[in-house]
Amino acid sequence: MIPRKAADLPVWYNAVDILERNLEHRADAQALITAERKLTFGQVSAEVNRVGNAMKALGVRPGDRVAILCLDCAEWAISFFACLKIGAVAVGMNTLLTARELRHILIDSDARVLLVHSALREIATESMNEDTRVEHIVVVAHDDALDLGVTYEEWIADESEQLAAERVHRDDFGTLNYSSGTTGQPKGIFHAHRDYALTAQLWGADVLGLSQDDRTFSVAKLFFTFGLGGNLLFPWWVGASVVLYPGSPRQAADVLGVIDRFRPTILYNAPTGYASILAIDDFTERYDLSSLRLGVSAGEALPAPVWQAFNERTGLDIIDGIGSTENFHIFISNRPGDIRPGSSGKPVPGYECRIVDDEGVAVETGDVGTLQIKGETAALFYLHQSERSREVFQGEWLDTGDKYYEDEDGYFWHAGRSDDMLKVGGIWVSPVEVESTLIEHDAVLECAVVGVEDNAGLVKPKAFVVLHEPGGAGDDMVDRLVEHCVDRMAAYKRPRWIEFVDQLPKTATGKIQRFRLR
Ligand code: 3UK
Repeated sequence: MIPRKAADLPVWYNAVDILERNLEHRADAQALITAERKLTFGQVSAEVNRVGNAMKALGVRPGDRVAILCLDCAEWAISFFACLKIGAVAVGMNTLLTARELRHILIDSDARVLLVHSALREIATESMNEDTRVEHIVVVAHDDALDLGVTYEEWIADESEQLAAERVHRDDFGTLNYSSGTTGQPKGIFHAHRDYALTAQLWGADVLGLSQDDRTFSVAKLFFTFGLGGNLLFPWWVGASVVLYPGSPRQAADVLGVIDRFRPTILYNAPTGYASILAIDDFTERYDLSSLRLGVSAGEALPAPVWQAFNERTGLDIIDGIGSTENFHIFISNRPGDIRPGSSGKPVPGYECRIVDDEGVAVETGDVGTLQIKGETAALFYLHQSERSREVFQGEWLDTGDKYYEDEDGYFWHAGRSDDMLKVGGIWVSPVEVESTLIEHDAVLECAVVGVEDNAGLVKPKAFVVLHEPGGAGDDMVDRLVEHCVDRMAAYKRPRWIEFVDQLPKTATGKIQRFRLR
């Protein structure tokens, strides 16, 4: 039976099935392709077993957290499935964060084992202190500098290719992902083994129509559940192959080069990614994109003009869908053959959506309200944040914090956030965090950060800054403030524009009126 509800899955269900279901008939089919390695399902599975055995030898037990701080590569995917197979919880860490931001995640997740890509070993070292509890570090070496921990290759060298899957309940957790909030530290979100299979079927197979003939490629990384689902779990669920690429999403030319070389059929990208491809004038002449059959966009709303321009230049449709870390993946989506550019599409079967007013009462069609979702793949709580959990996870319904309206034809349209959070390049940025970082600078008296649309209609942070010394904004003050931010926060959080003002608009009680700055 094809599982579309949790109850359709066996009670004892280990999601390593997503990989191993391919062993019987497709063991020799291509599973994973990178610039360095090409592996079949059989080869991946043998290496998963070796890594699983190596983890057990370190003392990793079911429920233990294993942090993965790694650029997208074969070892990421293999370690991930090894965690599932032995019942451990994989913590995919955002590789763009600073040491301080990573430290919080190591502490909060209580990771005992850290798999780190050699390119990130310095920041990993910096992130650990007496409060982190990492006992073992394994370096996924893509160069030969070996100054930290054992290398992945040495670690698994003598391990057996035989390993029995741990007995795992379908409701047991397999992943912990971190997502930023308005204030405070990022929130840890657990998902269970059942969620991977259900999202794979409900959206990957039923809506996107993935088949074993597909080959996916995602600019969104595996540490983000958009990338993890779209570019690993869903394709393997149907026996398709994946292309993994360690480079930066910002390098549109590299992204196009990967498509040209590895010939994927599906491209996952954030709206900014599509906009930066379009910024390369002759990209359709310079790169062969003929392998692609569809694009997928998520992370923030894809503006209709970007959809149109991409479609005109490539002939390709982009499937925009809204997903969240809380739901693991996409729950409202356009679909092949049924697209309204600019909208998020229609609810994915398996999810119920309602739009409510401040009292929780459903609004009329066409009216804007807060979007709530009911579905079986929703997380249950935020780790160590019970108050916030109670606000968001309201029994069967999950409050997204997104403003939406539904049109008369049943399409859902994004209409902003009910908090001040910004999506920048598809990733959360908290204006409050940027403000508190700017205010740490000696020259800054006060400031306010708001989202402002760039040329492509995509939101980026803009800071309005009042200096201690009015008129003291020397030529390099903008650069100095941006540098100050980049030193203290992930670079994507930096303000793209800084405007110096004499004062900020405030209410009678002294609260900054962000809406007036917007
Ligand atoms: C916003 C969108 C309009 C929206 C995600 C696909 O983005 C993902 O997860 P996050 O937890 O953020 C969730 C929030 O991002 N958003 C996402 N997609 C869209 N807004 N149109 C869209 N298409 O505010 C939502 O609440 O970072 C996306 C799959 C997995 C994911 N984790």
